Amino acid sequence: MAQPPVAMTEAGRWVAIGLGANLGDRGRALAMALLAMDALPGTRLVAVSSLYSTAPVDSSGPDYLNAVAAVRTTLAPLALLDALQAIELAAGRERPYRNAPRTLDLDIELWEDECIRLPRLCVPHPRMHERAFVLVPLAEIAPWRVTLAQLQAVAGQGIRMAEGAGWHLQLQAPAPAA
Ligand code: A4P
Ligand code: MG
Repeated sequence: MAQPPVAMTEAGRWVAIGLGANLGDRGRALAMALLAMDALPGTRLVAVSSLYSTAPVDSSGPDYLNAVAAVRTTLAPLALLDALQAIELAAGRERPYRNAPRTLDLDIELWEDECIRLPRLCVPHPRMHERAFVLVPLAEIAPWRVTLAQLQAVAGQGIRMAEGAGWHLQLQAPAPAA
């Protein structure tokens, strides 16, 4: 497996977060979530993948927009999970049933090389290696964490790049005054 860049040795923990939405203004919800994550205490956004349009996996409803971001954070894992769930709630997230369509989903995919097994938090995310909507964007921002064999295993899943690098910057810009 390739090695991470030298910047990986900076202070704070490197954490990969999967973003997804298939209801509402999906792109804007993901872009605003990136701003909210960057504003968390002790946390800064260090990488954002392209934006992908993906067919629902193990679920139904409209297509998703997905991306993966990396943050550096000094928060503890459960504190970061709480903060991500608060961002989901602020975006109107409801949980009527398992894998229901959602306005915003923020999953912790990787916490450096650590394995976390807590009742509320399992990292690496237990299904990330089954999913192109995680592996393809993750391979863009952290290629040392994804193998060719893993990408080949999910090659049949419907995924296409919707917007390239910088997509979130356009969507975060304030709407022009009327
Ligand atoms: N939890 C445990 N580990 C984690 C983690 N690593 N990150 C717990 C985040 N949460 C974690 O999550 C349910 C509970 O999982 C949380 O309360 C937390 O304590 P949730 O966000 O309420 O529900 P969820 O996201 O539906 O659950 P889960 O199990 O993460 O769903 P999956 O397996 O990720 O599937 N298809 C496409 N194309 N794109 C998608 O984004 N997403 C799903 C969700 C299904 N199909 C999809 C997509
Ligand atoms: Mg989730």
